Amino acid sequence: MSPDPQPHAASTDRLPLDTARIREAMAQHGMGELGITTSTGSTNDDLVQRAYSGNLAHLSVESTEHQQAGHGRLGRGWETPARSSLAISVFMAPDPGFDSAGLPWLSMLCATAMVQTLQEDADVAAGIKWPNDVVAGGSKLCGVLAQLVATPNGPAVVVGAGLNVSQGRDELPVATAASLRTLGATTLDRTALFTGYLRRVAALYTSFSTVHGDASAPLPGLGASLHGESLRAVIARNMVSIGHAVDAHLPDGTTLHGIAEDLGDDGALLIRDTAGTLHRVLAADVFHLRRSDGTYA
Ligand code: BT5
Repeated sequence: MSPDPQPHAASTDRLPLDTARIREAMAQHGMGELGITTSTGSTNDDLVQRAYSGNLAHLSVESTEHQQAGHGRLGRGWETPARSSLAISVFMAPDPGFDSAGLPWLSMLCATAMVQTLQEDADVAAGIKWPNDVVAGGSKLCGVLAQLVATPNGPAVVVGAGLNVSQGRDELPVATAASLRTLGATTLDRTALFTGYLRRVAALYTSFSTVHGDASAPLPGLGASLHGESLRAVIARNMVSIGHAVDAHLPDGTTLHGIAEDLGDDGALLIRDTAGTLHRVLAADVFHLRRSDGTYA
């Protein structure tokens, strides 16, 4: 194991979030309301509850300083000590012209916004592990969970992202986890990371909405860096799974072994097995196979 660059989490690293700064940034990006609690069970649950009223503004955000019962996928949990991390849930209420086929892409859209934030603002070589983990150096530092919500105004989506920021190694719940601290990131400023993430979520969502949720259409208005790429292409470019050997543990209990070749039009991971057959995988836990030097196979 490599030495922890900043082994002890000093309490001074655990400053509260600057709510005024986050609110100001959200107003600048034309986002909705902000709710930040000192402690809660799950920010996704809280935002889903607010969404049921039908009065929640598009791109409203719920966060907390201490999430005590965070959800992962398939009934799993998400564990983080108080003020050590970010738990950010965003409410997305697509307008009537948005194709429902675009809804499943919103979790990967948020994972992409997180990857961009980590690469550009924290100097961490982050990527997406299909379907929506954010990893760096083979370890997971952020998990994303999307929930479909039937609001009185139609279907909407809450996407929650949990980012490990200042946890020391002994504070991470599993050996496969990392934090910005353990990765030696250039910043542990949670408020700056929060606003950087929201800015990119708002920009990507607005562009994706302009093309009515078509993941294959070139995204407009995002500047030269994206070269008119589609959302599918931007996600695929940031996905570390693609081009590598993977084991996909499928819901029926079987394991598919092969090379992840690409991302399908519907967000499926396209895996070619050893016999040469291409499989479209829509639900699975994917494990990347490593060489003995730690690089992906
Ligand atoms: C996820 O699920 O990775 C989605 C996590 C989403 C958390 C956010 S926080 C804001 C919002 N509110 C919520 O209630 N949830 C969202 P999954 O792929 O199922 O991974 C869960 C697994 O990750 C667990 O079973 C652990 O093995 C591992 N895990 C738990 N806490 C972790 C952490 N802090 N860092 C890395 N891995 C963790």
